[in-house]
Amino acid sequence: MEKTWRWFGKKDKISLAMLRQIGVEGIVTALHDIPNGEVWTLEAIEDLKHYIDSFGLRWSVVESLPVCEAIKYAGPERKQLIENYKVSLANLGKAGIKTVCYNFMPVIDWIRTDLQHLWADGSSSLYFDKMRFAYFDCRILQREEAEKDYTSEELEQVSALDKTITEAEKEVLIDTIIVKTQGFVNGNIKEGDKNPVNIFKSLLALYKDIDRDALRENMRYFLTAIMPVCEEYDVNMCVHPDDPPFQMLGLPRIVTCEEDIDWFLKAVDNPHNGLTFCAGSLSAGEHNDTRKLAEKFAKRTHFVHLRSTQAMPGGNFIESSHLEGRGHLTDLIRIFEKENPGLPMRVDHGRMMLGDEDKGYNPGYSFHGRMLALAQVEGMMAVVKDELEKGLI
Ligand code: DNO
Repeated sequence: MEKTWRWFGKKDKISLAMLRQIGVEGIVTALHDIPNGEVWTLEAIEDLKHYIDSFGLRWSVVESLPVCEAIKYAGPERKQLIENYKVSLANLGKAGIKTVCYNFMPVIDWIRTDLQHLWADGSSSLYFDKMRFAYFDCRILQREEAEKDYTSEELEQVSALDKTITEAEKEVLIDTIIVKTQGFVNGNIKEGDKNPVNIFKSLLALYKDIDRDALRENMRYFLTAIMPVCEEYDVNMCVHPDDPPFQMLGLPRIVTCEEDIDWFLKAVDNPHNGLTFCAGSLSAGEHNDTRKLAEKFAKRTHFVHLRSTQAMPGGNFIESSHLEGRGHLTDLIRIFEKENPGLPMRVDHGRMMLGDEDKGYNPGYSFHGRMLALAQVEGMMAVVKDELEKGLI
């Protein structure tokens, strides 16, 4: 597999010079300064590409070329937005960047409730606490009928929390769920936006009439429209699974499990329509078996996120070490190296450790934690390479 690293552009506190020293080969990035929906010009793409090249690295994968909400809910601007998307894809193809990761999650990209969940050893990782999320949903958003999505036990815990939670803690919860985890991935809400809860509510309202089937149709429409450009420029699209892979906030989520993945691959049955195999997102759902999914979908996988989670009773999950959890990363490397060798892989997320806390890195994107994870994954890759050479697998 190609060792890649997500880098957030020239403003990233982690420089390309640092990445060269730790064995990174390919860069995963985006034109983060271009507002969602606008065209990525060939000039801007080539400018960043040359900068990356000048460090002896290559721009391997785009993550993400964002799909605007109006494409997902089929708003009147959809046609123009898809035309712009096609021009950006063609420009990427012309510049030789052929793998494009995106997602089709309405309103919110990934969801966590805690950015610094402490481990016994003093490091910390991201965490999802179902009860705190339920609190946000029922008491802060006050979403209509939200209570129906939770058990009576969970709702009792929500009431208990309501008696002790401070205003400051509520602010942190809001900031974590809809601001800090979203802005830097070109999400809908950015740091500094006034009244994020209201913005969020109006975004949710856009999906009032969009159910699972409607969202699927909108995904099919989008993929069908862009496939001719992908064919012409040999660009591979790879959708990121929903993170976490279950229904939330009354929004439809359509990339959560085997049946979902099967559906979109068949709906637009073109090799350029593929998957970002995010082992972290998929493993957070107890219904998913990452090894089985990798066996089944390796050939239509264009990009791999190696990360692992531990799902816990009651719907909580923690981002575990890359050596543990439900990701089974060594087995995944075995499967991908056999079925679809050389795929770009990035270690996804990492713990915060050894001073990462003070550096202001984006949540999940620490330096030391990810460097440790990369070293662990390199070890796994070396074992698999040896097994392949000896004909053991
Ligand atoms: C979070 C990421 C996601 C991912 C997008 C892809 O850390 O895994 O934000 O980049 O969903 O479009």
